Amino acid sequence: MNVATAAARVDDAARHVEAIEQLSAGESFSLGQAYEIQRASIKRRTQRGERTVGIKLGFTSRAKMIQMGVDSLIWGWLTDAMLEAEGASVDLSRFIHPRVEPEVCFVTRRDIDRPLTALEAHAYIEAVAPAMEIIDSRYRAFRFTLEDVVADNCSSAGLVIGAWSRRFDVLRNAGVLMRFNGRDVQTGSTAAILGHPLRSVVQASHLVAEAETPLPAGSLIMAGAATAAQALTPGLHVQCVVSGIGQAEFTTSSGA
Ligand code: OOG
Ligand code: MG
Repeated sequence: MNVATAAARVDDAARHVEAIEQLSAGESFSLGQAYEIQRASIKRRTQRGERTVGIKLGFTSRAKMIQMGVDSLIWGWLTDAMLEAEGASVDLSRFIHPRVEPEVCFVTRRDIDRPLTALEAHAYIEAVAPAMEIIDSRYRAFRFTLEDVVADNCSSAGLVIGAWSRRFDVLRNAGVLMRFNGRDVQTGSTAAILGHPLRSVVQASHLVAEAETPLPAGSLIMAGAATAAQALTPGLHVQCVVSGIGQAEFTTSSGA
């Protein structure tokens, strides 16, 4: 597997809004190579002027692992081009087959460059917010192996972040509700995220330390979905409520 060629394939698929065959259909490759492809694809984005703003974790909940048939935690990069303003109208024509999932997002208050313990993690976090991630696999039918999805920057495509707070007290087991046009489509709890979403920060610290890519203060960490993801269509009002923490919302349009 040629890293540069593979990175160009997933990057071009995203830019041209065109699904591709799984990379693994051609030649099998290792998880280590998958992260190299991911890094090369992010480099293509930063060379076009995008800026990395943090990282995301994936498959931190059983609901997501079951939905996608993958059973290991993964991580990828977030860039400024993925940020959607809270309350915005999101044009879905930029995506292949977008889905949305309810999450919480952290913003860091100090650089993270070493593995943190659960006790330490708290002191590295400035604030938490209810958030939604828009994922959009570049692979046909949203199907992939673990290596494929890692190479594809873990399906990262967009994110909407609600108001920041320091309500860390309720974070362990806060009710999570996602609504489409006022109808509940997913319900769960933040406890589904590794038992406690702060554990995503601990995991993130281990991952960036191992990859030797320190996270500067002010970085975002998306903790991973609390429930399965839901397919997006135009004409929706999408809302995520995290009890005691707040809510985030956006609408969808076809761009036409
Ligand atoms: C991979 C991304 C998983 C999460 O929050 O678990 C993820 C995918 O499902 O396409 O973002
Ligand atoms: Mg996610």
